[in-house]
Amino acid sequence: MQITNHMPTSELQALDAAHHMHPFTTASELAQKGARVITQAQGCWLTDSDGTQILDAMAGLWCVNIGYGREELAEAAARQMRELPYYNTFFQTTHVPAIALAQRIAELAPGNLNTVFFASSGSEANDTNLRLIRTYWEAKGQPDRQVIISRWNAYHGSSVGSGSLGGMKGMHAQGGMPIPGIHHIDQPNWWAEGGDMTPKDFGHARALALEQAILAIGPDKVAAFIAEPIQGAGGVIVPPDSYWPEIQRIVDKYGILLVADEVICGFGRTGNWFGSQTMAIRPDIMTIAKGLSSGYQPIGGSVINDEIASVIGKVEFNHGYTYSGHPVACAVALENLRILDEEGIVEKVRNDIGPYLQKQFRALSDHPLVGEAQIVGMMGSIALTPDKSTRASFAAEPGTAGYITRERCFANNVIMRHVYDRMIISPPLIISHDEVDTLISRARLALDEAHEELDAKGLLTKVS
Ligand code: PXG
Repeated sequence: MQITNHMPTSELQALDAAHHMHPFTTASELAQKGARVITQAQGCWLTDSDGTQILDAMAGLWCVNIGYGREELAEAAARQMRELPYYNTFFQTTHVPAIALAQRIAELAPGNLNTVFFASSGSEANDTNLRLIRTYWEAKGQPDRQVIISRWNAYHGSSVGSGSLGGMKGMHAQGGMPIPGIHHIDQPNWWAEGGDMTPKDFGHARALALEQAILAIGPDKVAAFIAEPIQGAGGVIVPPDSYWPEIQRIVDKYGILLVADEVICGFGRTGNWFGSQTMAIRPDIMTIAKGLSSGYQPIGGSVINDEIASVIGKVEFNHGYTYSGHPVACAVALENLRILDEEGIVEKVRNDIGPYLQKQFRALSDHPLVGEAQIVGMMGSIALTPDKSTRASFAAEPGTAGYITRERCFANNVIMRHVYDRMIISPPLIISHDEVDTLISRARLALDEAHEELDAKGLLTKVS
């Protein structure tokens, strides 16, 4: 049976429900509703199987930084497939795409982060980090340093290792996670957890939770702290300004490794090449994926500093993936980095389209349903609330208002994601001023409609 874009939507949906299991989805519910079938994309716009044009304010899944439809990347893939479609990087072999991409990443990465271990996703890269960190301390003669500290509501991937590093309780509840040796501390989410504290005091307190955890576990047992410079999947939570300087002081004081998970923040999203630069931190390891290839090919990696590379370099690191440094993925990523660089996309996020989007996005905070609108570079979130002054929750299951608002966004042909009752944007970095205006006006319309629906359902009552 040949399945094509020209088949009726209902037939495609039925086949999808019959044979395709989706991530993070209740299959029986989706089967009743039918999945939205995306057939094409160009720039910031998706087309579905009914021919509807949808503005993608999520850049796919936070990854299509240069936008859809760039011929140069298709050409780079085709060229590489003709020349060398695959070869591995095990057994003392290498190839030009892996060499060139590793060299380019080392050039772009801050400080002395000069060595890359490739993977095909952020999850795989964080699994690499787990083993790499523990192997590093062993090789350094400190085998007791095994514990990795992370944060609740962090997202570091979906494999057993990376899902354990992450702090998503719903994930931990399935499949025997977290694995031992991972300790979670509270997140710097002032809106939800700050109570009566000022953001500054709260940021400071949540950073001190790291020091308290290190002292409780024993400083000689802690190997590393891992965090996203700005939590993405957890709801685009921008930490108070007081948070990161204090975290940097603490990791320095106890000599533990700092791992910045740059899977979302990297490659221009925050107005610099890396979120670590925006947050002024000095990671020892960075996790990269997504924007590295703008999602055109699955590729990720761990970027490590000279000291770790030198220590690990003295032992055989028994780790690797068939597709570590896949030549086609590397060639496509290199072309993506060339475009980001030569078209000045990162500078534009910092100086032009970023500030424009920020201004329009923050203006949404005058909407009756919006408590705060936080945005750094081109990743932003709004907190939905029935009462801004008290930061109250809705009289409903957490996520109900977010889901209703997300559905209204869909109906107005703009894709925004919801995390519980926060609405998220992370558009392609090449979005135009006019498209930002469209995004904001559709978001406002969706908020109006959601407000009306919540009111009609009696859900605007508050719970402090
Ligand atoms: N680290 C971070 C910070 C991420 O955001 C990963 C690691 C894992 O990457 P892979 O390539 O293995 O998926 C991610 C992925 C969402 C959503 O719903 C976010 C991600 C993945 C899927 C869904 O926001 N981030």
